[in-house]
Amino acid sequence: MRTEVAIIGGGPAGLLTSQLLMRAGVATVVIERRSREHVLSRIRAGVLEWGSVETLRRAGVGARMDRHGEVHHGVALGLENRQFRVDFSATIGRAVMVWGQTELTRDLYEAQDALGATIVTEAEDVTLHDIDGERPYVTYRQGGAEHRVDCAYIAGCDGFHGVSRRTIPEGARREYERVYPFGWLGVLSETAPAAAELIYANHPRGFALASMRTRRLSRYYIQVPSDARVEDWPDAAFWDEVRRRLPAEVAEVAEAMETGPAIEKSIAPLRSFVAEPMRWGRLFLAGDAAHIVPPTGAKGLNLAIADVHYLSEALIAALRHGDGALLEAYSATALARVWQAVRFSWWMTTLLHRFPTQSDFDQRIQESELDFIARSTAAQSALAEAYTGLPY
Ligand code: RFL
Ligand code: PHB
Repeated sequence: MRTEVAIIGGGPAGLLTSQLLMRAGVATVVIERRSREHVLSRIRAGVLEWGSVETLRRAGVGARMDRHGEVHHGVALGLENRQFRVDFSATIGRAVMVWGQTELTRDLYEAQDALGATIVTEAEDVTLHDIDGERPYVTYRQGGAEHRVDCAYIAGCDGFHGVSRRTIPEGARREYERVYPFGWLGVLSETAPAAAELIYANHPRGFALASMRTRRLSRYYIQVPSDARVEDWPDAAFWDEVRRRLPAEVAEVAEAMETGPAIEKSIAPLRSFVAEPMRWGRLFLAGDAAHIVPPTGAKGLNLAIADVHYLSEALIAALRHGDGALLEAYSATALARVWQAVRFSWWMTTLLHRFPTQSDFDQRIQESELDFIARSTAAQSALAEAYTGLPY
């Protein structure tokens, strides 16, 4: 096979890259390791920055999001017994969209099918070749047969565990990492959300988040130790723990909270990770392939969408207009924004979780920082600016 851009990974970053490129007349092949059903069964992010919303509309996948997604103008932060609201609209005049990654990925697959995209699934042993030469290519096995895709450029959108980043020689990449000493246990349930907006709660028993997908689909998370196992958390224990951690000031929210069977339950470790540079020869990394953030700032999916925005514009300029300047600048441009989100996600995580080594002093500092945000509109603006997303 021959194409212009070979895209490794058929998650949101890979599919959106293909969608934006194909709409500009650039030929692509997407190569995904898993089945489409598997990719669509993952429950992950739920909050879109406004820049992401606009990028998705521009890609022609905004219709269902605009019909069924919910615009949120603020979030609540909890501190043991108190709760306060950060109003995005009043502080910085922006909002976010609550629309799940699962739905977004489904829309992307459908839009790609409608464009006649080539999406290879269940590809084994995906290998990148000659990425620092003029004629890179990708090989993979499928159904026992060897395949080869020749291309001009490769987009590495294969997530944190993918092969693309590791293809860059070790001496040429630098990695920055922080692993947090806890994870998030998440439950999806067919219940009405606890409140109209998300609640991020700092509690002596650990962090809790009440989130949602739709009016009848809720998503909750609680901080658990790194060695916790899903089997140790039957539904009843999970719901009791969420109730305990929601702010006491809104006890009626916890009391009235609808509970039901978990339709998905999983534990995600929390880490910050950045690989630099995001480009090597003709390989360009985007999304989780290049960076991971803890979910506390709701940035992972949004960062992937921002990378794809920069990368697709750069590839179109190079392939359609013979102008390689944006591709040359891609790594530096993307990384500048990535580090802003890495800092914000680290800060939100540090502010809201209980660390195993936290001293009484550390705890007072955490409480006083939350208190400062509760009182200061300047602090609320700063949080709202980063949460709703920095401009591209
Ligand atoms: P993805 O979604 O991981 O997609 C990468 C795709 O590449 C495939 N792949 C390969 N394909 C070919 N060859 C290989 N060698 C391959 N290796 C892997 C994979 O099968 C997959 O389909 O990365 P992408 O597209 O960059 O999208 C990024 C987002 O998925 C990610 O940032 C967020 O989901 C992060 N994240 C969350 N973000 C939030 O904002 N809020 C959340 O609540 C939230 N929850 C999560 C998350 C990430 C999780 N992971 C990665 C463990 C919960 C979890 C469990
Ligand atoms: C989610 O609904 O899955 C979600 C929302 C906000 C976050 C993280 C996850 O910060």
